[in-house]
Amino acid sequence: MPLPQDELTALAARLDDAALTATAVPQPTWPPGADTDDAYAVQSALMNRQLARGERTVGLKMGLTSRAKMVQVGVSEVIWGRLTDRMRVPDGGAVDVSTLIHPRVEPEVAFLIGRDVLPGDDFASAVAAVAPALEVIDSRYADFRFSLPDVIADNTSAAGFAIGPWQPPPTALANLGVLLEIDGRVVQTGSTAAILGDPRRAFEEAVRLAGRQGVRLREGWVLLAGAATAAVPLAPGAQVRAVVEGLGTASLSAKGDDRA
Ligand code: 0L1
Ligand code: MG
Repeated sequence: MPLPQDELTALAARLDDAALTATAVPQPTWPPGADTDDAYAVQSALMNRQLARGERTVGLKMGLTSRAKMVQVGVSEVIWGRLTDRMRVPDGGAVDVSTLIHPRVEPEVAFLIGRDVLPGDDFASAVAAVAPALEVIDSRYADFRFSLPDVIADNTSAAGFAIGPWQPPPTALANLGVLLEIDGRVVQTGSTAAILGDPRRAFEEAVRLAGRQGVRLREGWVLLAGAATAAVPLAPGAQVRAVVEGLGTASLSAKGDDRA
């Protein structure tokens, strides 16, 4: 039985307020029978609140695409969320961490969608460009603890992203070295192979999973393919850089007071 509309909108409002006030909330209690469709319905209601405030959808993100991330958060399924223009940080720009609860940052690969995507469209025909990227995540739940439906409802912890220089998709994407640096020190190393074996699979999963909820990738949107390493805490003053072999770098800094 689908989640009753009043419970769905109440949970969306609670998560929205948590983000707006940078105050963590307890994990929800889902009624018996609630499933990921219910959780995506809450995510959609949460997004509608953000769009009603004037934000614009600029893309989608894939989450938990690597074993490292699944193990880090104790969840074992690929998930997706929505990106708005408010989350975009210019490459080299600053994120105000005082507006976030317990932010973390992770190195990613981003795709630029070249045309409206139909079911069955493949990576080569739909993706116009590829770039190194950083994602800032910030669970709205206390202690960064959640179940699968919890994190889907919370828009997969999406909070910010920075994208490095775009370039035409290279022929090989499946095993590029990835570094995450903080203040010039390497804090995580990985490979794009950690992203579903090949980040291009993240495109296929986005088409399949978002399509199940009636959402299609649009021309000009960004798709964050997922992280190649575990995420690390983002503290004020940090200078962060993702380096992806052959693709270059994306960077951001953290400003503001520490809320963690
Ligand atoms: O982008 C991600 O992989 C994050 C998905 C949600 C889980 C988390 O907050 O770590
Ligand atoms: Mg991510």
